[in-house]
Amino acid sequence: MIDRRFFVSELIACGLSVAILPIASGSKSFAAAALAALDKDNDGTLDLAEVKDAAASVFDKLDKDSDATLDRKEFGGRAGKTQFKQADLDSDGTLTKDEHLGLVEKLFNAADADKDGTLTAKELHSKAGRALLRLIQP
Ligand SMILES: [Ca+2]
Ligand SMILES: [Ca+2]
Ligand SMILES: [Ca+2]
Repeated sequence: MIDRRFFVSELIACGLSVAILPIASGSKSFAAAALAALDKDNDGTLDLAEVKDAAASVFDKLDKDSDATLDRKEFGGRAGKTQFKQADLDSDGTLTKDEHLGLVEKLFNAADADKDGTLTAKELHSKAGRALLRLIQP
């Protein structure tokens, strides 16, 4: 848990939380800031493990009633209604962590334009990349 707390404070230190607004306007510096904050192995790109790690901790944070699922209210505006429905594989109106990570993986693959298994700042700045960042922002 200490590691997680450090992770969150690290994100805040990198200005990710104050950079939520620019995401809507598609600021390039947001993609760069998110990349810097989440790039654990400092190779200048995000791989699926780094993205899923961030997504899993965001899932836990959003699950306010700790029932291991996210309902629409807990999920908030992170994804559109259609996207939420698509991710909700058993159509019970909530997302389990597996369903959430499935959506994250789908967006990761959509954003990975050159299919090299990693996302660069440029790929993160694409439409799919920004949708992915919206999903995993703290
Ligand atoms: Ca990396
Ligand atoms: Ca819940
Ligand atoms: Ca790539």
